[in-house]
Amino acid sequence: MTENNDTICAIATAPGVGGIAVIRISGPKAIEITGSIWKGKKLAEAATHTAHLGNIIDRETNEVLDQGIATVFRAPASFTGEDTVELSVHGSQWIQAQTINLLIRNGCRLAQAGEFTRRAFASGKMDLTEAEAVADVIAATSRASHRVAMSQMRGQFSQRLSTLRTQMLELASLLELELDFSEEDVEFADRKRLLDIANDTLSEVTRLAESFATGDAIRRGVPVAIIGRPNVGKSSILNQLLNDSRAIVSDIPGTTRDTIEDTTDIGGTVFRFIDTAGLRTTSDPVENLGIQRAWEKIADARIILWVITPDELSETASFLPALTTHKHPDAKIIPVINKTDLYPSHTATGIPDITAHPNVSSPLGISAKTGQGLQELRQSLIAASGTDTTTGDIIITNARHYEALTAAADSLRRAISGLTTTLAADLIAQDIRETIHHLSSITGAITTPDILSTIFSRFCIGK
Ligand SMILES: Nc1nc2c(ncn2[C@@H]2O[C@H](COP(=O)(O)OP(=O)(O)OP(=O)(O)O)[C@@H](O)[C@H]2O)c(=O)[nH]1
Ligand SMILES: [Mg+2]
Repeated sequence: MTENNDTICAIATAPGVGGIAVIRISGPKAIEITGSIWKGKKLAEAATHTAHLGNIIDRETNEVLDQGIATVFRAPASFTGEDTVELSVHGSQWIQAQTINLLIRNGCRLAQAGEFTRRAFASGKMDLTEAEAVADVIAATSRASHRVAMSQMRGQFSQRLSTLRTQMLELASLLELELDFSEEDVEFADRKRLLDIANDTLSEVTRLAESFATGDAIRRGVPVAIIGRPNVGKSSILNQLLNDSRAIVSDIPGTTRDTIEDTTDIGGTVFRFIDTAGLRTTSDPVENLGIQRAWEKIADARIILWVITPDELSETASFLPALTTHKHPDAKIIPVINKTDLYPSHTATGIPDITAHPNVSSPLGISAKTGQGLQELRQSLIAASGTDTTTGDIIITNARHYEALTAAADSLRRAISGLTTTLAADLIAQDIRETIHHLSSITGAITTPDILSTIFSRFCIGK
């Protein structure tokens, strides 16, 4: 916890010139210090959540710097939980800088990055996950990343964690009871019930941990590798999807050597497209490096656009085994048959043995030249992205949460295997305590929960 005896200030709006800039002041002397550079209604007498028109003045020179609005929030009813003033001034950089100077001269300290939110956490306004989500909300660049961050900021993840933690505390208290009375003739909670609770919790913890793959894709862009033989039109498809002449296109096979990456928003999800060197056997060492890199990108991608031309359909089935062994097991393959404009009689069906494979969708005929089929391709990408944020399922996006959940799942698995064997209750209790510790570390709650008091609150000892 930080020492919050000092009062901090910072410009809260984006750097640069704007119509209006907001300067935030928070801490025990926020109202007093702002009052000392303010001419208008006495801020010391202002009620909480009220806004006042006035002038910012330098009392040493009596010069009026600007006319602005001061909004007063009194502790604890503010974002930080402390007394806070938000000064709206005209957005000139001179005014912003001078206002900050005046505040510092009168006793404020310049806030560190994230310090307002850190204070909100310290004063119990929010837990760690909610505080972290504030940053994610600000950083969100797509509907999907915004939605996930908002859900976390509004405490949905915290609530779920708190439920899981309560289940674990119940488990721990049942086990402790077994320990405390092991010398006496008392009826133990049967281990079947303990196992049920543990398994329920484990499946939820595992689901949350697994959602990180999706959450990370949402935050950084769903990686899509565009792959195939040379000259099939991979770079042309990249350019179409980006609406930009990002990659060089030519009729010389082997044009793309290095990988080319760029992101774009499709239907509220950010995709990160990776154009790669055409896959073929070649003696050119530079091209070979590019091909090696293409295989690496295949391994990292969540979606693989496998570009084929109608004249090479018969060869495709033989390539599939190599592709499926290199890709991530969950990655989806969309076979894209390009240059259909050159083969008007062609139909996208007719590739044998492809869709029988798991995670391979049915082939899509397109023309990167005419744009035909591009809209369907975008729809397929959205469907394959697995980033549906409308289901209300909690999706985690934070690596710290992922690590803690994974650690919680590990210790819980140990507890479960202990419960299924005849392991002593105190050893199992240790694994449960570890699980609770990892879950609590996510929200930043006190990590040494008082298990005994939980026992007494749930069971009457005299009964
Ligand atoms: N007719 C037609 N030509 C296309 C289509 N898509 C691409 N081309 C042409 O095919 C040639 C190769 O296109 P690229 O996009 O460079 O192909 P690539 O797969 O990136 O090739 P490499 O980088 O060499 O592996 C170019 O001349 C394109 O103009 C299409 O849908 N129809
Ligand atoms: Mg290319």
